[in-house]
Amino acid sequence: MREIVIGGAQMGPIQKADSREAVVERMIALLKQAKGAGCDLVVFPELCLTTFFPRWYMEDPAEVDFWFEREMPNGATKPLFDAAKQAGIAISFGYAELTPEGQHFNTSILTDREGNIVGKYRKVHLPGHSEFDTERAFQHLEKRYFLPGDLGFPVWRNMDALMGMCICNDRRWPEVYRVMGLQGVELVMLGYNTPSVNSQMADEGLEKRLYHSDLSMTAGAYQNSTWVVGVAKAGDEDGHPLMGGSIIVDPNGYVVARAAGEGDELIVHACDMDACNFGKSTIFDFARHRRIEHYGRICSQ
Ligand code: CDT
Repeated sequence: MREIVIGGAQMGPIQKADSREAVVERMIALLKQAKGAGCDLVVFPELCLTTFFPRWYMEDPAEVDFWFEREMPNGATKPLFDAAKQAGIAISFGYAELTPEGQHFNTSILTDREGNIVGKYRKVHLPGHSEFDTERAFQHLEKRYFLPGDLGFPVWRNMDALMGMCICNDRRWPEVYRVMGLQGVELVMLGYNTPSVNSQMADEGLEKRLYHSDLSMTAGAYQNSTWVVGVAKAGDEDGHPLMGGSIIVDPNGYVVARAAGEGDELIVHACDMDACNFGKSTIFDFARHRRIEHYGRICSQ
């Protein structure tokens, strides 16, 4: 048995006016709760230090760069790293990354239990658009503010398990899980900011959006025999509602923990990494059963 007690730290809304320091205080409060619950690892949402700023159209590069972090950890986030190290809890969280070369990415990182960054992922599937779209009820400008990730979908051995990350819209793409599955992934961590309403289809209900989120993660878990932890930033950000629905999914595709609300909320499950073994050695033993001679189209179009 290789048990990791995992906390999914859903976060409620972050308003435009909220400071990084105030958000980090909330993250540390969730971390303390996680310590009390016996967590070894805590997963926080996508872009969790700020409001979901890609909903705002900006032309001034300085205004855009305000939302980005030039280094990690930095002054605002160091207390979080310190608290995690003191608690002996590994963490994963998302933020907007501005590299020394001036590149902008939607990024998440993974630490070990000593607060060292052991993995970095940059979001590959950027949804939305790059110019102001008058046809939408609200904007989703990720293609304007971020470059597509350039690191692929690596996995890292951390805490005696193979761990990988993806971010939000990535969770809807089967290739993401499979590329990590082919590396033996046992835990996929992801955060998301998913609007509760569809900007291009006003009558699409929240129920359908939550269903598609569940469907994507449960299928990815089952078809690759891996744990999946999906964590929302939720609630009303300056009049723009984001859905909750954070879940922990086991390697059979069952949801074993689910957030009830749209605020700061910790979900916890003791995840046995050895639970991945059966599926990986039987129905999803890729080496024995895949027929790659028929898959070429996936990579050629
Ligand atoms: N943050 C993020 O990737 N959100 C998307 C919304 C897509 S609508 C343009 C998601 O897939 O949840």
